Amino acid sequence: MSTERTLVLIKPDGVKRNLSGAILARVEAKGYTLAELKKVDATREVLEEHYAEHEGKPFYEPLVEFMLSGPIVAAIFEGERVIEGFRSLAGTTDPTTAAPGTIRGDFGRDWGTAVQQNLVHGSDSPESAEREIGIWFGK
Ligand code: RTP
Ligand code: MG
Repeated sequence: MSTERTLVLIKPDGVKRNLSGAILARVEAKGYTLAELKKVDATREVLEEHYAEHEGKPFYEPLVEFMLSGPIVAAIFEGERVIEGFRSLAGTTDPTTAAPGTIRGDFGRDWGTAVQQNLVHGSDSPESAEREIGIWFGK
């Protein structure tokens, strides 16, 4: 059985607040292996592909603008059940109410912005992971 992979993004709020190391350290400390890592300025084209499922939703345009507002750290992590493991570490979408102990719960809150700035993205299924890894790292 091949080990599962997931795409993790540290969004511009996390990079700007100098939390990249703290976030990556939590994922490594849980036991997942860092396979690829880079800092990137995303293009609108990449973000429209990445967030295609959200096109047309009220938060779509603010979300793309937020993701264009500064550099992003993109990583691939590997390990058994890493997709659900990372999403559990990240916490629920709204950082104000994400459980303490999670990345979003410990480091995030509502800043009164048009979109939820919640520090991280993690793929939500094996199909999404392979699709998103292709977008950010190529095949
Ligand atoms: P992600 O895809 O970033 O890992 O987060 P998620 O699965 O928890 O959330 P999802 O529903 O996929 O939404 C993608 C991102 O859009 C922003 N969002 N803002 N009402 C809002 O203000 C709102 N809803 C979604 C968040 O940044 C969310 O992570
Ligand atoms: Mg999502």
